Amino acid sequence: QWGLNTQWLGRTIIHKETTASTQIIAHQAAQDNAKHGTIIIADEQTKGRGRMDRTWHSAQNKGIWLSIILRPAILPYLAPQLTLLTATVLAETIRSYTNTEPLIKWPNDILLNNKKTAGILTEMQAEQDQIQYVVIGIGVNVNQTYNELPQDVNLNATSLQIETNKDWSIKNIIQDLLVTFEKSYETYMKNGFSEVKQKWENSGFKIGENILIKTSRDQWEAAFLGIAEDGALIYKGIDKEEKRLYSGEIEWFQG
Ligand code: BT5
Repeated sequence: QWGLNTQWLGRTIIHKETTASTQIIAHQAAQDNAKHGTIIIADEQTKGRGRMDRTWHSAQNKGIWLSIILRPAILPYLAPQLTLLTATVLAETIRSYTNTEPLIKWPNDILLNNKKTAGILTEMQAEQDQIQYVVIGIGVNVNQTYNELPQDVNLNATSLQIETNKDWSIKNIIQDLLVTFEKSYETYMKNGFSEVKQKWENSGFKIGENILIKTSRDQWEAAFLGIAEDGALIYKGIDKEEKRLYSGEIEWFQG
C-alpha cells in the first residue's frame, strides 16, 4: 500500500486515521516487542505532542505525523545523535521539495525562511547502559495554507505548501523520507557520528554565529561553537568559557 523502497524501515506500518499521538502507539507497540523499523503513521493527531508536554498541531491530512521505533546498538547517552541524524534527513528531504535551503535549529527544528516546518521528538526507554528502544517522532507541515496554521503558531510556522504554492502528496514525501532515513541510519551505524555532525553543521548555525540561549529560567547571549558527540550545543558565553547546553532553545541575535 505504501510502496516503500526500503529494506527494513517501514516493513511494518501501523496506520491510524486518527489517534491521540503516534508516540503513544509507538511506545505500546515497542513494549509489545515491535520490531526495529516499525512505523506508526496517523492522518490526524488529536493530542500531538512536542517536547516538555507542548502541543504539536497535527491537522487531518495536512502533514506527516509519524513515529519510528528503533532498537539501536548504541549507548543511551548517544541517543541525541539520532535526533541530529533525523534533522539532517528531514533537511535533505525538504530541500528536495523546495527551492529554499532548510535550516536546522538545534536541537530539533527544521526551518524554512526562518519559520518552523518540521519538528522532531525523540523518546527513549533504557535500562542501565542498554537502550530497549527509541521512538523518533517526526512532524512535517505539508499542505496547510497560512490560514490553516493555528493562530498560536502561524507567525513562526510554515508549510511546504506555503513555501512552494503547491499541494504535495504526503505519501510520496513519506516514501522519500523513509528511504533517506534508512540510508543515513545505516551509514551512521557503519561510520559513526562524524558524517552526521558534518551534515548537521552544514545546514545549521554557522560556527561563531551569535545566538540567544533561552532556558526556562534564564536567557543569555553566546557564540555558537558546534555540537558535541552527545548532542549538546557547544557555545562560548561572555566569560569566554566553552560550555555545553543540553536542553533549551536558541535564537539568532544580531550583535
Ligand atoms: C517539536 O516539539 O517540535 C516536536 C514535534 C514532534 C511532532 C511529532 S508528530 C508525530 C509524533 N507524534 C507526536 O505526538 N509528536 C511527534 P517542540 O520543539 O517542543 O515544539 C513545540 C512547539 O512548536 C509548540 O509549543 C508550538 O509553539 C509549535 N508548534 C506546534 N505545532 C506546530 C506546527 N504544526 N508547526 C509549527 N510549529 C508548531
